[in-house]
Amino acid sequence: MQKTLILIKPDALQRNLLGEIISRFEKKGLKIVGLKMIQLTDEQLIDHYAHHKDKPFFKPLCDFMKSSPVVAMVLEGVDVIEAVRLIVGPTLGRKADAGSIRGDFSMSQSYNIVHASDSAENAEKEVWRFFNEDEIYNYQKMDFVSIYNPEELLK
Ligand code: FUP
Repeated sequence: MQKTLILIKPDALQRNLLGEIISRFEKKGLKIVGLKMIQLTDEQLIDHYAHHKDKPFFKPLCDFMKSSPVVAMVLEGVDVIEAVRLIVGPTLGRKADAGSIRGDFSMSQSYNIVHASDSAENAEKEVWRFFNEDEIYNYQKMDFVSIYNPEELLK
């Protein structure tokens, strides 16, 4: 099954939303296969936000992402990259639909609670940017038989 990378950002940690955010992914039926608290480094952030490196908000963004530890997660599920982007909502919190994480908890363009991989190519890079192989767990999730039909379970 497909995997995706989530970072729960410093604003969520400061606002006591870690449990709420993790709970939303769990309740959707996604499988947590990696989970840890980490302090991001400049090296990781330069790689992670390479597409924004020439933008005026790049330094403030990196400073924000280093302002406290973040919680990094790897989630697994059928088409999980797209499913998670829908749960998270668009970048600008104040324009995100109510019901999405950003729609419910963010008013900002920068302090927007979570990062989620946006494509299969980026998910593959991002999982290995933040996790070692022995930090990703392969185990059976008993409730998957109630979450997916037999055909979906084979994906
Ligand atoms: P997203 O995939 O929704 O997280 O959005 P992007 O990859 O476009 O942006 C990454 C991060 O850059 C956002 F989460 C917040 C930050 N950002 C700003 O701070 N200002 C901007 O104008 C755009 C993005």
